[in-house]
Amino acid sequence: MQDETGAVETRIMDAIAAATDLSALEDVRVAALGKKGEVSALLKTLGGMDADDRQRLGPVFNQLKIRVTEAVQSRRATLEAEDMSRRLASETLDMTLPVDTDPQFEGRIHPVSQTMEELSAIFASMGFDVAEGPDIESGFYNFTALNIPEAHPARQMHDTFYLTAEEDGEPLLLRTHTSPVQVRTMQAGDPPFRFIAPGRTYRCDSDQTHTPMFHQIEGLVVDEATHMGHLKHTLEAFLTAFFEVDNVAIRFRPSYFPFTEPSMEVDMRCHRDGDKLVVGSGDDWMEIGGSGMVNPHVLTHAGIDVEKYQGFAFGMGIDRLAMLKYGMPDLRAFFGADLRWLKHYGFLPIDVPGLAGGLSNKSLAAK
Ligand code: 2U9
Repeated sequence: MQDETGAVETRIMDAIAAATDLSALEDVRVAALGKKGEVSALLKTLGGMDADDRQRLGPVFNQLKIRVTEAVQSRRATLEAEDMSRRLASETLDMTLPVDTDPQFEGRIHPVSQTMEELSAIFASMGFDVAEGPDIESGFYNFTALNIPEAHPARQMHDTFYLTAEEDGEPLLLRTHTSPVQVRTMQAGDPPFRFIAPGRTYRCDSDQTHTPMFHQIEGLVVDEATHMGHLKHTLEAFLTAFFEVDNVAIRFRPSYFPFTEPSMEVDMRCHRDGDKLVVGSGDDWMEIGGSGMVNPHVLTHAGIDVEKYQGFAFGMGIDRLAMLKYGMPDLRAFFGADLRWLKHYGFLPIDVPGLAGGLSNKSLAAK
């Protein structure tokens, strides 16, 4: 019986050594150690033996089982290592190769950011600085300094978000326009002034054409002989450059703002070609913002000598400018954080707006 066992062992060990892949090795293991395997069958015969034979052959069969199990494990380790070497040799990855998709064509600049960059480039070319200020303001800078006293109806008109935090016993608020930036900038320096104040503004208002957070650009020029002719030329030059047309005609309509006197709405000549808005020609007018000569009360609040200086100011909605220029119909989509929308309307990061390279780099934007 021991000779027979030796022959079984030799055959199984040869089969293990001859297995050239893991699946062939598994077949050999099942044929030897599986439920119906040869070694298992030998172990089962122990039950029918007398006590002496069982005592003699039990250890022989169990040792056989242990050696076969170890041989299978060792062969499996060898085959797995060979398999890994083969894969390492064939599946090479060259980390120095350029990636498939160029990352500079993946991300997008939001149209509002792009528009803000365009506005800054245009006004910088006209000698304007860019001023910034805090989003959280006091009632003084947002209203009082702008000739909007307490109980003035304009305070209600602005649908202000008030905070629970206070300063000098008055609630702080989210600025309803960027005008406080002008007051702060004038207080911090000396005239003449020529700057724009673009940024986020907040009003408690939400429908198809209003979002609680929106973007404004305001401009201010204060000098000794600043007049409405300068204002009109500045707006015409800005709109011509922004809409990338040969010229733009504007008209003023009388209006009222507490911070300017006189105050005017600004309309721009345009017409529609199907769905498309054509700026600069045609029989239609479109409102594009507001403007006026700075109210002397406002200059006084900012510490300016009104006997010597006067100024003009204007304001426009940046989101609306972006919608008109880039044909985006729905304002709420601007703030929906939908990547498909951003992929469609967004700009490539290399399209840095500049007057020399073509403001909105239309050829690249089409990519
Ligand atoms: C100072 C003095 C004057 C800023 C101005 C407007 C006219 C205006 C808004 C209308 C709705 C922009 O499109 S909108 O969001 N603004 O019409 N803004 S004059 O006048 C100032 C600002 C600051 C110290």
